[in-house]
Amino acid sequence: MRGLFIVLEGCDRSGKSTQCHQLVKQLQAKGYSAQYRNFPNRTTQTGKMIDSYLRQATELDDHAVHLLFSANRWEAMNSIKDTLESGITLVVDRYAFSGVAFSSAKGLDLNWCKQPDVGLLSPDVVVFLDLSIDEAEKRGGYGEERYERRELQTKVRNQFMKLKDDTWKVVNAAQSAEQVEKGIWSIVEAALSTSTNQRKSLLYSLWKD
Ligand code: DGP
Repeated sequence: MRGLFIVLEGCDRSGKSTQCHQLVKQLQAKGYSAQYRNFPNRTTQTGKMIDSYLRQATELDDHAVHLLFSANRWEAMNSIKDTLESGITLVVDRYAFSGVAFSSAKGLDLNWCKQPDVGLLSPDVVVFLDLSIDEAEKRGGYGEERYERRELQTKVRNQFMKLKDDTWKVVNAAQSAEQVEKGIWSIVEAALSTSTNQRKSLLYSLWKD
């Protein structure tokens, strides 16, 4: 049986990376093969350009950087597909939803922002870690990177709310890390229990269905 494609989304400081790593550990402890992936992957050629942009070492047009983030996802698709088909579950830290939320928060048209990611592999589960901007700021404030500003983060959160559909599972990220972990696990456990024939085949159908 193929692995599950699980995406965790949320604003900066919502605890996504910590929870992704915890989830991978938990899956492995229960006997599942599981791996962590993250976007942007800053190690590839596109990722290096993105990293330099995020660290504010270089300037790029908003549209151009949006396409770079999308390319960073597209170039990972074959590897993601092969990994899932080999039976490994992937826990992915951000996906195209971040892409659209951040770029549209900067003022680009939301529909335009969706287009480069149309046809990416569709995740089985999208978990949104929901945290108010006030709570996010309490977590030690924002850092030095380009998007780490209250005003933009507020807009990003609003854009995420526009993208959210009935299939998303929302977890209150203001709870303790243990409670968040439990909330995520109950969602993942339900998805894991789908039998082989119920688990839909992998589809390059993001935003098409
Ligand atoms: P992270 O490595 O998860 O901290 O992400 C780096 C920053 O980049 C963070 O502020 C969120 C933003 N980001 C992530 N994915 C995308 C994307 O696809 N497009 C844009 N414009 N920003 C993104």
